[in-house]
Formats: sequence, C-alpha cells, structure tokens
Amino acid sequence: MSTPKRTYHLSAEEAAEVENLTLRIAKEYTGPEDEQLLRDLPLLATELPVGQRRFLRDFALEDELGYCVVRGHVFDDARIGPTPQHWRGRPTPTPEFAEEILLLLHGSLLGEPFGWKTQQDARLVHDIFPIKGFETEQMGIGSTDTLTLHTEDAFHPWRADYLLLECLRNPDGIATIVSEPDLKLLAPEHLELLHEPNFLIRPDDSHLAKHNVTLGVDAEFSEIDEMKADDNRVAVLYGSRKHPYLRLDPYFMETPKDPAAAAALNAVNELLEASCLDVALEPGDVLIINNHRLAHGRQAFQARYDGTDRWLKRVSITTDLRKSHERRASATARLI
Ligand SMILES: O=C(O)CCC(=O)C(=O)O
Ligand SMILES: [Fe+2]
Repeated sequence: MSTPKRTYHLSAEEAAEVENLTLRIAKEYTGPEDEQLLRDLPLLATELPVGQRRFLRDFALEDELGYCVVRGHVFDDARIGPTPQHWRGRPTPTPEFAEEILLLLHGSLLGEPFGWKTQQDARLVHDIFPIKGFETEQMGIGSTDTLTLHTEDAFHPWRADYLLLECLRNPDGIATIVSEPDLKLLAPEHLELLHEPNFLIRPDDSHLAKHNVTLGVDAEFSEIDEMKADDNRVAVLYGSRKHPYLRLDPYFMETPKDPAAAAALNAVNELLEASCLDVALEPGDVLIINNHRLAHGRQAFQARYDGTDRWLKRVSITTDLRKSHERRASATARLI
C-alpha cells in the first residue's frame, strides 16, 4: 500500500474550474441550508476535479491519517467583504455562499453534513472568527487563550466523523494545532484502562444556552444540562486495539477518582501534548479532520476587530445520518 498523502495541491486550472463551479452553484440555490442543495451535493460534487475526489476518497477509506489538506482554492477576497463582527444577523445567502458550497462539496465526498440545535443558533455551516468580549473562551470565537486540544464534540455519541475547516482569511498565520499521537507508545496497562469506560467528558461551552438563541430548543438545552451533571463514563480509546480511535477533551474532563485511570488519562494527555504540530491555514485551504484520530486546537492570538481578522468556515460531517434519526425532525433534517 502506498503512503497516505497529506496534501492535495490544486493546479491553477483545477482551482479555476472549482471556483467557476461554486459560483455557478451559488446562483442556483438559496443558502447553505437549502434542502435541495443538501440533496444535490453528492451529484454536484462529481464536477470537482477527479484528482481531488480521489484524494479525499483515499483519505477516508484508508482511515490512517488524522488530517489532510486540500490547498489552492481561489476566491475573490473583495466579494466576501470584511470579517464579520458576529455570526448572528448575517444575510442569507451570505456574500461567501460560494465558499460555503465549497466546504459542503468536500463534506459530501465524505458523508452528510449535520449541525446541532444547541450550537451557533442551529446553523449548519459555522463561522470561526474572534468575537469581542469572548477573548478567553474555550470556543472557536475565543482568541487570547490557546484553544486546548480536543476531539470535536467529544462528549456526544453522535459527534462528527469528520470536521472540515476552510480558511477564508488568516493574515497573521495563526495556527490550528493538530495532534495525531502514536498510541502504541503508551504503556499496556494505560492502554487497557483507556479502552474501558472510566472517563467523564462534559459538553463544551459552545452548547450552552447562554451562547445561543434558545427559542423552541428547550429540550435539547435541558439534555445538555443533564449531560453536564450525569455520570455517563466513556472510554477514551475505542475500535481496533491495533490502531485505536481516540475521543477526549481534557479541558472538559474530570480526573477519575481511581488513581490508575487518572494516571492513564494523564499519560495520553502528555502524549497528545508531545505530538502537537502547528498547521497555519492559508486562504483557500480546506483542512479535513478525521475526528476519530486527531485532537485539534488553536494557538492564542490577538484579535484585530477591524474586518481583517482570521476567518474560517466549519462544518461537521457524519458517515451515518441514520444513527441520529430519532432526534432529527425528519429523515432529511440536518439538526440534532
Ligand atoms: O480555529 C481553529 O483553527 C480551530 C477551532 C476549532 O477547534 C473548531 O472550530 O472546532
Ligand atoms: Fe474544534
């Protein structure tokens, strides 16, 4: 088997082709939550360059790497306008609808996009930029504190299989932190304990009612509150013993009372920290995170708040929409 590839760099011709494609699609649909767009995504994605599609398919099927990058997309920076002050109150569609489509097209090669009723007012495609007053928060909208390593929505059984981040702007080269630990380096007794349900992972703050418009979503926020208080212990490692998957969010985890389990958690956290790399996304990059293998975070930075701030788009992808059917409004609804 060949070595898995980390980066796909679009040629100038491919980049122009993809830009034309997304601009065309943006004229045909009303916004990223257009039901018909979501139905059509896999059909539209067949118009992406074959090399790009093959690269993503290899990444998904080989299930070896924690992340990969598709680099070299182009778009008109003037069209998308200044980095907004807040994700609330934006027009539909936004001036960057074509870029949201680009992210969704990538996602549709990996699975189905979904969102949370309890996050960013239930929007499907999220904005990640610094927001005034939230500098020290452990959320995408924070800035001055390092966003500590985490699995996306680690607390939730229906968390994403893939998390996609697309860079629109990053003038200071602020890095996303990635950590893909070689779990074989852990001691056998630690591995054993990490594979058992010894660990409590609490919901992160982005799911709190205070950060969302809560109208009609009371039941979901109550459930998040329950998850903040219950005693539902889970394993940090799962799947194949040879090449386990990983699920954790140390900032929102409790230290287990059992000293042996606490030592095991400490060992995996130290390994994660020792395995960190910086990936500074450039405009036109799409970072694809395998949320079963990679822990990610973000370096601390000083926000500018002048319309030129770092700006990413984010979407969660599931390979199995069916598993959350009971909690979605219909088979085709995207919100959990
Ligand atoms: O800003 C980043 O690079 C990553 C933020 C993050 O963890 C997320 O959006 O899930
Ligand atoms: Fe994250």
